[in-house]
Amino acid sequence: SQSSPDCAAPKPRALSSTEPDYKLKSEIESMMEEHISLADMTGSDMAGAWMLIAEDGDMKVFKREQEEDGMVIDPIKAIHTVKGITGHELCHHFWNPEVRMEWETTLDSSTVVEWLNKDSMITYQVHKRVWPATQRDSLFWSTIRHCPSEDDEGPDYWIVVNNSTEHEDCPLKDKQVRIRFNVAMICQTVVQPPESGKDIDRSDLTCKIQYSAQVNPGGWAPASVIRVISKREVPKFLKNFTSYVINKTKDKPIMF
Ligand code: 18C
Repeated sequence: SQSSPDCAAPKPRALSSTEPDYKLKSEIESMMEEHISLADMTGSDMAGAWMLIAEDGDMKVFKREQEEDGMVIDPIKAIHTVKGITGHELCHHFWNPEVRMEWETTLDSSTVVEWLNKDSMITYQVHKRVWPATQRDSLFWSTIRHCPSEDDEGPDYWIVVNNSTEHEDCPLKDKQVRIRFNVAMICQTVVQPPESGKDIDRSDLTCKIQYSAQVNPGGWAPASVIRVISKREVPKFLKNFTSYVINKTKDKPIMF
């Protein structure tokens, strides 16, 4: 049906939202659609063009080396699998600005500037300074979306996209350096059917994760520093953040 977009299809149909118009709607919709059409939960598309830069259990982190005007803007893609949580729970905690500072260890502050609709907002963040570079800030919209399958058999996805934007309340001031990024977290839940008569519990849940990030440092920073940071911070983030969500939800009812 039109209202139930099939994100599992190789070329998904337009993810037209049933939401009435809201600020930035067409940009948000089209970027979300693009990320879903490129989703690869297995990492099989990464063979060849992508370099594996970190591996730990089920987690694999890849990059492609790319530069723009002498600045490193390597795209990063990572896949991971964790037990005990749903994709909805993982995406919800990644998106929810109220819990950002509980897990984001590389920020000095995070402030919501404007809500665009109930699932989307613009956030201003100040990143911890990395010596010897100038401190960075960032300004981005963030949105969360459920992509149900068309039938009970197909996989359903949850997705969060964070993408840099502008806002009249946060103009770029002199000497400020603003990071720009496009980040997507895409999750799929696999449920191991419990023995007949039993309810699904957390041990039946597996969450498949794909995280992608393209970050433009916004101003000069040594290439080696940028590459060391991304190689270290992406695996650290995925490990810490998934543990955080597992911990946070373990005694709570499952959010499917
Ligand atoms: O996706 C993540 N978090 C989201 C919510 O905050 C959001 C943020 C994305 C920001 C990505 C860029 C952050 C880089 C800032 C520098 C941090 C340095 C660490 C300092 C430690 C003291 O979507 C989780 C983000 C996980 C981390 C991804 C890192 C990718 C880094 C890529 C290169 C960064 C270049 C930074 C240049 C800084 C000056 C040397």
